[in-house]
Amino acid sequence: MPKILLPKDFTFGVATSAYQIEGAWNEDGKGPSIWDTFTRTPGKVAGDVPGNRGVEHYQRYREDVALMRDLGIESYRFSLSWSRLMPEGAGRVNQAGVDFYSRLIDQLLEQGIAPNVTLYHWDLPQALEDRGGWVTRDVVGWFGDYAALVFDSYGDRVRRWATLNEPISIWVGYGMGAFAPGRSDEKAARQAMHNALLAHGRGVEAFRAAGSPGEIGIVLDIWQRHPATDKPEDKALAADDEDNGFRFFLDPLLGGGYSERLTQRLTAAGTMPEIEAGDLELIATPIDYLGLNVYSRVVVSAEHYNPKWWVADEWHPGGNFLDNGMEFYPKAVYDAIHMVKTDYGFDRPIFITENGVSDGKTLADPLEDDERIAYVGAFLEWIAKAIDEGADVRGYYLWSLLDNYEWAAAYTQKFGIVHVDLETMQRTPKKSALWYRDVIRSRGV
Ligand code: IFM
Repeated sequence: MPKILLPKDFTFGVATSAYQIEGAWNEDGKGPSIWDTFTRTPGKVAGDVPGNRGVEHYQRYREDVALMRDLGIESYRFSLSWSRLMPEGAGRVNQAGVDFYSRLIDQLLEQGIAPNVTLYHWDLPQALEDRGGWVTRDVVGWFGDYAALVFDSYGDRVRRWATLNEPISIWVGYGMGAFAPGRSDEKAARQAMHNALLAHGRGVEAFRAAGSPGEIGIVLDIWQRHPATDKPEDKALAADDEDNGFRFFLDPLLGGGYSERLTQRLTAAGTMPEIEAGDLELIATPIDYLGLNVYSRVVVSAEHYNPKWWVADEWHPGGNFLDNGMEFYPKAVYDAIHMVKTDYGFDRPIFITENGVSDGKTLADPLEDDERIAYVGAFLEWIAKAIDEGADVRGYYLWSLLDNYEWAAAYTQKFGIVHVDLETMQRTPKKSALWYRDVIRSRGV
């Protein structure tokens, strides 16, 4: 009997994304995405190993669905490759791509697994990048047309949708150059982030226009910043970092517009995006739920500032570090759930759309991932506490089903509850997968 129970109708799922698992980067009519280009450019990703093969999910999707069924997974969150569906990003449709996701969705439904589909998880078609990418407002129309195709193709079978996953990736890609497309232009990046919010609004409009049943939201990653000390400079840094990160999106989505604090700072820096009449209304088009990806918090110090906080430096603020270098701070999920209510009055359903951990650096046997079990268990306990206190959290998606391609880290970070042998692509459930199966069966930890 578990100590901590989740509600009977709580959904337990797993999550992945197209570029990270599919492979088949140029097969069956798929066009290249910005990540195909980026990872094939020398010097951009760990070991210069591109993600061409992903983990061959395109070929092995049936096996992967069967694996989920055997683990008792109730919902599968995955993303669509825009350039598999529309090789040039706009105009021409690739029927083989449409059919692939159709088969995947049918297979999931046959096995009793609810599909949860994200339209955009970082892999913009390269052809659209060549026409200005997220920086041009044209992207709003391109995304709207793509969304209409998707809802028309799968709206009869999919009941849970997200427009964008973690749009902060656009900052990392256009402002910092660390992700695709590898640009370092802060002004362009802010405009690109604004345009992404507009595209989200247009996607929600397309969903409502399609009239398909189901619910749509957006997925944001929440890394709350805690000042290392009470010093004003640490507190200011924490506030600025949150404004630059998740609040850049939450403020206009739920709070009526960009905050005064952010507006002043970006205007002074000459990087405030251009906002046209009607933009803020479009961005704030009501959503049905909010997806929160929560992994940890960030402790910030003006003295030891690390803007690439996701790459641990040798000065570690906070405490209680996992073997992979990230701070173990499971209360982050409870804090994030409360933050959207207290700071934004959000009272619609919440899903924890991602949470997980990469294997430790000293892990001897890749299947014996006890640290992952402790990590996920603790997060589930904090979610249960938030629910007990009245929060409307409907489900949890463990990142990730499979070891996969971790963006600029290539295959060096393994987040899967299922091990993948990169030579043979053989899948083997880790200890955490079997543990998660038991959590789902017993409805608790
Ligand atoms: O792998 C990523 C995913 O694509 C987006 N959220 C965080 C995960 C782990 O870094």
